[in-house]
Amino acid sequence: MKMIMAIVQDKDSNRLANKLIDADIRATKLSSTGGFLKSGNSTFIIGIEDKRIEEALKLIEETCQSRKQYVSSPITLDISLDGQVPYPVEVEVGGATVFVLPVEGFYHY
Ligand code: 2BA
Repeated sequence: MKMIMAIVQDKDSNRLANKLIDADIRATKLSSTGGFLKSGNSTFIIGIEDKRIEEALKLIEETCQSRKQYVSSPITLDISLDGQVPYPVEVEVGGATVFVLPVEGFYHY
């Protein structure tokens, strides 16, 4: 058994949750916050048998799109200007950031 942790954009999270249900893949969805953009995203915890990992990863890949987002980054324009002004910087946020972890034990009481 493995644990898949998939960090996805909020825009894709409901679709992914529904697809996991349709595929009979059990998951827990957590509200999370990206450390860089400091905006909401969703983290899925999926405990899954080894033989179904590829299926789950394919489903995540197909459902989650990468998108461009803008983050206001303070930059100094000119040495003569005292202070900083926010400047929008484009970042490509991935469709999904996925970790596959070993599971030492699984108990369901
Ligand atoms: P955030 O940390 O909010 O990052 C959003 C996007 O900002 C990233 O997309 C990346 O394109 C960019 N970014 C992040 N850190 C950066 C930096 N130091 N300099 C420049 N650009 C930076 P993704 O790489 O697709 O990541 C999407 C979300 O997945 C992240 O949201 C974070 O919540 C999570 N994540 C990504 N890598 C991770 C890791 N190694 N460990 C834990 N969580 C991770």
